[in-house]
Amino acid sequence: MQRRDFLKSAALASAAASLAGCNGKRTETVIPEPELPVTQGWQSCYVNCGSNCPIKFTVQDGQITQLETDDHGDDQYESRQIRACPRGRSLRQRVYSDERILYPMKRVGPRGSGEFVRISWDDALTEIHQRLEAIYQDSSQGGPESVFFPVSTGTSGMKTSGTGIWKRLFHQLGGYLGTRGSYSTHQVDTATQYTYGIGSVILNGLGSSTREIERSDLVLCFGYNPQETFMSGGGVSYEWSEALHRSDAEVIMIDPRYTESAGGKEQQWLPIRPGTDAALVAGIVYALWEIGAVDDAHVDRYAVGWTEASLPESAKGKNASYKAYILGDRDGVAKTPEWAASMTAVPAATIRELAAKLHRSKAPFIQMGWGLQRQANGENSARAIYTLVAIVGKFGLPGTSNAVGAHNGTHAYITPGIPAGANPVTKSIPCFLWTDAIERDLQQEPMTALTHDVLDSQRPGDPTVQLERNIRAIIVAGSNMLGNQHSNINRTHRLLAAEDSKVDFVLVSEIYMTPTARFADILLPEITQFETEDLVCDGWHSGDMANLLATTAAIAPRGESRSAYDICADIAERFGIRQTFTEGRTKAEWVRHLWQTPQASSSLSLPDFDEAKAHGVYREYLPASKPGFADFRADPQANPLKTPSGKIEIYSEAIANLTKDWDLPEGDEVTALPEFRAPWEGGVTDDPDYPFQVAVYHTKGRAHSSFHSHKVLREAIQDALWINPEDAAALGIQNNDTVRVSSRRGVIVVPARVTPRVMPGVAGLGQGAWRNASEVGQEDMGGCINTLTDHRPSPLAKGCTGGTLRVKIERA
Ligand SMILES: Nc1nc2c(c(=O)[nH]1)N[C@H]1C(S)=C(S)[C@@H](COP(=O)(O)OP(=O)(O)OC[C@H]3O[C@@H](n4cnc5c(=O)[nH]c(N)nc54)[C@H](O)[C@@H]3O)O[C@H]1N2
Ligand SMILES: Nc1nc2c(c(=O)[nH]1)N[C@H]1C(S)=C(S)[C@@H](COP(=O)(O)OP(=O)(O)OC[C@H]3O[C@@H](n4cnc5c(=O)[nH]c(N)nc54)[C@H](O)[C@@H]3O)O[C@H]1N2
Ligand code: SF4
Ligand SMILES: [Mo]
Repeated sequence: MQRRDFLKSAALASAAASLAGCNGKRTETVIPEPELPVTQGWQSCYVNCGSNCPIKFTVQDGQITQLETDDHGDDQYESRQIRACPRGRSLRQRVYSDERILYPMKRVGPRGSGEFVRISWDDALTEIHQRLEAIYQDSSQGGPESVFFPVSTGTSGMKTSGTGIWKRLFHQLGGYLGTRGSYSTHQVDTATQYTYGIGSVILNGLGSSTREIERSDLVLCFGYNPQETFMSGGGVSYEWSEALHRSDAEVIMIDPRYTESAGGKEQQWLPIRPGTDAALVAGIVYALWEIGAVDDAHVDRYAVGWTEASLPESAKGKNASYKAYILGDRDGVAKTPEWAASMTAVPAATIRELAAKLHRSKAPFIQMGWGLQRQANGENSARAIYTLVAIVGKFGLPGTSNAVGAHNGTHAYITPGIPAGANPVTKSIPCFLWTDAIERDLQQEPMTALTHDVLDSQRPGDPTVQLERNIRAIIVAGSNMLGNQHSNINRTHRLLAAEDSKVDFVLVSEIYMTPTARFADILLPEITQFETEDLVCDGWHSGDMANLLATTAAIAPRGESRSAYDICADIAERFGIRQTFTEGRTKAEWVRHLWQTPQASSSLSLPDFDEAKAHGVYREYLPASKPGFADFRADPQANPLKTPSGKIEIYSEAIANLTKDWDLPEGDEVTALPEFRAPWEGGVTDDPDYPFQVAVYHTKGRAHSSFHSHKVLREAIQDALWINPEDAAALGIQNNDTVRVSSRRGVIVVPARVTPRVMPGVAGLGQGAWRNASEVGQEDMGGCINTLTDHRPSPLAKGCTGGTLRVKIERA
């Protein structure tokens, strides 16, 4: 088939699919064929993958015909080009997707049915104004606290577009219920706060650059997969593969799946049952102790709670040290490698070998990803890995990493955006708990500080803080949470679609007809980045390469789509605050204005704006000068950590105190030490009805649900359920068979990929596939992981547990 024919038929096939699924409003679009370049300019791939790669576009006759990427300079290691991955290079499929929403729409069918009619912008704005005003003015049950923004990561990197603009408007309208934490890292952030003293793993200045691997002799990774999760050509995946190439280090990957980051470069793949890393760490520490490899005095110098001597007064005399836990002094269970093997499925002999290697290693580079903490016991898994760092004791030396990750804040160009301003509402909930604020009748049964960690920033630490107002309006801009990304989507569907739903108004501003867009009462069409200008700097995971770019609009907005800025300015006008919102500037004027604003920590002197637009990418290589914890190691008194003790806190008195009064649901436990607790639906408890655990991962075919509508990517990276050949044989499943995967929450139907790249007893499934089910409980033919997951939060952070689930697998 010719390329032109292929693209046409792909577009036709997808148009047919979307007509069946949606409302039939869109027209079929054929992606234009590349021809001779006419105009070129610079754009960026804005998405929450951690990078923002430069994209060079070519336009002919008002159509984008070709996309390329960074082509500046000599492309040596320290001046490397930041090359977009296949997702960024396929962005024409975003602009010209037949899933694009091109007109404002109003719901006509039941909420979630996806039945809409086209309306005018004027009618849409009038209705939005009326609905919001009614809720804001209702002093008995409404008001700002009843307005909600779900976590929205789809516009990461945009400075004058996207979610931040919507938040600016809503801050000025009176605010909304706040959220804390993220779906990405809530448990590990919490672990980092209590163990290392800083409550974020991103850009926190604590970790080592990936480049330290060049000086390491042992790379030990717990669920770390940069080749897939940090794919930018200039960022961490590049640094990872270069560093492995330049280093002689032995590489050991601990992951239920054999990942791309292993990909033939590792010496050892240790498959582990999901949710059992804290047990593995305990077994390794026992084995270290067994061979006399733990220097108690050294560990106690830097850490609290390894031995009795370093425990805080409040914990003394109770066998509360980690050593006592390991030796079984309190619970009578020694955490021997044999015990750990029975929990993790990593053989005891392998655990002993691993301990011996850590002991011999001069510079162990210990690293963790975040899949292992997006689970029911994620806080303790992450805390346990930090504990291993402390007990091995070699942190801070050249070639080491303290497991925080390559997010150490060397990024220089933190370009400001249009200021979002502050939220006048001071109450907040952990971000994962929003559906509870719909389901419960909060006037009767409030969410409280002690049950749901509700906080009021004006009353810090006050245990009587509570949330008494249900969520009544949901504003979605840059998020697919309602229909896809939040756990237990069938439940959310039920809560939003019920005739008597407590939610009166759902406003969705989107580019595509996503599963979330289908839940809108009013649906607004936003432009893509190719239809506007903006500023770009490096993302939250771009490695040691900083960059800066001013982008240009490539084409005029498609259909009646508009920028978030222009939409919000018009809504502001209806509320009589246009001038406050715009400060008298158009979007383009803001871009120019922000360019003049001094860059946070840049050493680059900014060129003239118009010159910059023509030039394209500015880059600067800014490596970390030291490994993480180098100063702390050299002099822990002079350079203490920000924990209460100034040391690494294996035992956390703060956790012990904080949770003393908490009202935890049955089965939840919060421990002052990073003790192993099997997750509910864990690997250790057998469940004959749902025999498989699932290793959930972020696939290279998407960033979450973003890019799902790019048909080339769906073809290239099939959304299939990975299943081990042993398990497949037992179930009579062949490669590519269609399988029905069910949990206690729902059923998905997907193809099976029979592969030894996933361990027996565990299935592998990428997250982010678009749910395809128009009714609650219907089989989801799209294969969305959150049809299967549970909405129950983790015990301490109250974070997303989207990686804790058991399923049954059958041939469909
Ligand atoms: N291609 C791509 N890149 C992305 C994203 C994307 O969607 N696609 N999303 C971006 C965002 S927002 C985030 S937050 C990050 C996410 O980054 P991560 O959370 O680190 O990514 P995951 O793929 O969820 O998990 C990493 C690995 O952990 C393994 N794993 C799962 N459970 C366990 C366990 O219990 N123990 C161990 N040892 N391993 C386990 C998985 O098999 C996987 O290989 O990635 C970012 N980058
Ligand atoms: N079970 C399970 N669930 C998970 C995860 C998991 O590992 N397992 N991962 C979690 C993680 S780490 C994250 S970060 C979240 C991510 O979840 P989300 O934050 O919902 O991210 P996306 O799915 O990428 O959805 C972003 C949306 O923004 C839209 N968008 C893009 N550009 C624009 C724009 O300019 N304007 C507007 N208005 N919209 C735009 C896109 O079309 C897309 O629909 O998912 C979480 N959910
Ligand atoms: S690495 Fe991320 S930012 Fe870069 S092109 Fe790929 S998806 Fe886009
Ligand atoms: Mo994330």
